[in-house]
Amino acid sequence: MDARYKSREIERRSLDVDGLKRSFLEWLVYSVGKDARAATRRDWFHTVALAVRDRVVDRWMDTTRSYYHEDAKRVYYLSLEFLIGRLLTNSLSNLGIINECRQALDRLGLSMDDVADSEPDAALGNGGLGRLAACFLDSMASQGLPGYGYGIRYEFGLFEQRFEHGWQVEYPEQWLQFGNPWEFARPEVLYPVQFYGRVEEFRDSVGERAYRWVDADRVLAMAYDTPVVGYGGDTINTLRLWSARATRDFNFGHFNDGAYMKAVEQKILSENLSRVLYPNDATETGKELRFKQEYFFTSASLQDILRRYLQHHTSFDNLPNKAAIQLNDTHPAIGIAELMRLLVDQHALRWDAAWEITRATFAYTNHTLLPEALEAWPVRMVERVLPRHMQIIYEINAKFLNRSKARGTGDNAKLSRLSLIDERGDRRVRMGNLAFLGSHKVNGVSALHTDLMKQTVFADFHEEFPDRINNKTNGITPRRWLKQANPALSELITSRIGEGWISDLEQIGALKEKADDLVFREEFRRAKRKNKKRLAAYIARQTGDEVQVDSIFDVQVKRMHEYKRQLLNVLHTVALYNEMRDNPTVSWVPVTKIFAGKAAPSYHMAKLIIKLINDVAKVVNHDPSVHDNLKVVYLPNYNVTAAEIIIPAADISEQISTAGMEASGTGNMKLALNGALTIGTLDGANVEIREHVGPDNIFIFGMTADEVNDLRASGGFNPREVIASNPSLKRALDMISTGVFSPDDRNRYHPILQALTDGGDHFLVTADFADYCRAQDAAMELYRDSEEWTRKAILNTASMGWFSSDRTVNEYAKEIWDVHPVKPVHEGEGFR
Ligand code: HBZ
Repeated sequence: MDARYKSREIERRSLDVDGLKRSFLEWLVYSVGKDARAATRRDWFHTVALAVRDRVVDRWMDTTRSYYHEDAKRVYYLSLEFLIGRLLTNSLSNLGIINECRQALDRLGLSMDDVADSEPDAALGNGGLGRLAACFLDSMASQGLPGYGYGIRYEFGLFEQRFEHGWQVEYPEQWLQFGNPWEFARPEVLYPVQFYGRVEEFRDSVGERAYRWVDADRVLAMAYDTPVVGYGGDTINTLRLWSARATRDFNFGHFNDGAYMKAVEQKILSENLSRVLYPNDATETGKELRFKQEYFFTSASLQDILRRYLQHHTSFDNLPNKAAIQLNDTHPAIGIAELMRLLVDQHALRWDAAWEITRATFAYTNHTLLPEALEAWPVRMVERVLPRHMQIIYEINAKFLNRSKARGTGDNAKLSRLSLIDERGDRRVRMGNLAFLGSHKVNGVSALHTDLMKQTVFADFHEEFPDRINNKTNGITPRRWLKQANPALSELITSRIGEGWISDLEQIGALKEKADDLVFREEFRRAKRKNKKRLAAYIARQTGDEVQVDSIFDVQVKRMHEYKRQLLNVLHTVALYNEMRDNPTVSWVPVTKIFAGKAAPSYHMAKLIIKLINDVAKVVNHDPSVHDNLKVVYLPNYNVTAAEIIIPAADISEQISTAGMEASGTGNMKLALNGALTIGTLDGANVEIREHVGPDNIFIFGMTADEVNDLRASGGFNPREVIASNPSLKRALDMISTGVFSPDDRNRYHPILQALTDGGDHFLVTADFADYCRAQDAAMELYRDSEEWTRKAILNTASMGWFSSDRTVNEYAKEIWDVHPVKPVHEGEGFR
């Protein structure tokens, strides 16, 4: 090899400060095409990202090659959402070269933080479900598990949220506008995906009835690969996202007159498939484009999975031993019918054999019990868009119901509940039922949620298949959510217990004994204070609000939803405001209420609650009579990047959903890990957090899921009575209804008042109000005792080891996927 080339190759991999600096300069000039004097911060971000990517590629190829050589069983995580956030600090941190990079940039007169801040936030997801997928990618790579993520490369991620006069307004989020240095386009990895058309029946070579799908429209799915750097940089996995391309027919065809423009329109329309992420975190009702997105990425992923499998195998018998496919909610559940179609129609397998293979390959994760969020597509639409799949679904259903009947399964009512088709009203395909039936394992995301699944949505299925439902309590990656987001606390932890916790979070338990150490407490407080200063500066930049670093930072950050009860928090805020005004001589513990989160653009009630919080903030923040003891802040455009600044600074974590409605929550885990004390209901994973941190170190309030269930079964309650008997609640509601916070429109909050009274208060805000205030008071009282507070905060951090997504992913690997770590062989070793 040419010596110059060789030295450049070594340079590309060098991990020391000089090598990094030289390759930055080279990338800047030769790839970004700028000289150092003219380069903008964004240019430097692209430069550094490309140079870092160089350090990943060899190991990435080694990893892929090792999986191939071992013919390892792979797990494919199919998810319509991956809420990744920024990657620069994450990649550097997982590669272990963050300090070297910082120094190299320093020598160029640049600040690492500025460069990192120029990266757009990849928001290819709505909330918890999408972020869970991203945490799982990090954990699979960090555990050395052969895991692939499959999803859609949306051109527009989740909208950017701004406030105009306190109202949420949505703007397009153009994360790809200046290019994406992390991805590799794979124009040769291209699969056709069909829509519409009709089904033809014919006789196959042995005279059996067979079907082909004809006259369909075609779109191509093109792959873009992003390397997923595991902790330590040993394993580099792949996230493969599909982008829609028009078929070649357009490029090479010839047209007469009108046909040409029509074909151009067709091309543009077909490429809309990967244009935009649906911004709803509950199901789209009947939106055809959404259904087509689901099929588009699922079909492309399955074709890719089968192609990879067929490199080593000639029969499909072994597919379940070589591929595990995890469905992240029902969004990719059409994949069950698609795999059946591929096996039966394209590869000529017998139905029963294909079904056995399909069921053994798929597993399904449920993320919600809310009935309105369970996907059910109109039969008429499925028939039109995917005619062959509709037939297959009917066939699966008929065989299942016949077998159930033959086994003497229950009455007709039960059979109609088990059916894949909801026959009430316009007929719909129940995707949850399809996912359940087509999977060998079905899991919930917290212990409580899994129990409730067995009792409610899947009660009938659970009776039929008692071994199928299992629990996999969610987790979070400690790399992003502690090491990276909270350097102050991470460094403190590492100084005391070493750095083992980063890849084995259970080791953080060793901090428990430090909770009584006064010096450690002081340093823990110092780290929190540093993070609070950082957040205060961020708040000042974002909203212009000044907040006191010594106040309690009381944080509720998550999607806006009535069941998450941000409203309960605002009502408490108003009540606290009144108390402070009534008792000006009391020495109040100053409180800063911090909210952030987006509402689905068509969710009017959620948007009205945002406006209410902003209206309350305006009044409270400018009222001199509370002497700065209370501030209310709504940070706009909550995303992964904002979360990384907010979460490490929190004193209190608000996890106050109506019991039984939050499947798990993961923000609850991030906040507790960063030393916030939880005020929460016994809902989702809060139940397990209480078990781990101990009941003395968490503020639990409100009705339990069983109590909520009983109350609803008994016909509900009378919120007006509850309101009448609670003067502070009544006063807060009166202020809202008389326009104290909306003098320009006194009726603005009528819908909220209505929902809380005549509407029956479905989310039990009024029912839980008194106990919530009690929990808030207890927290405020405790905060006065800063030693005791810190002790509990340390115990929270120290007790969260189990909530690592490494634990979660290992449980999936052992109990659902049967996949094992593979140690990559690195051929280029010696350059480090
Ligand atoms: O999934 C969330 C649950 O609400 C939360 O409790 C859980 O911790 C988390 C991870 O398991 N669910 C979502 O985030 N759901 C969505 O974002 C969603 C998006 C599109 C949909 C439906 C739901 O069509």
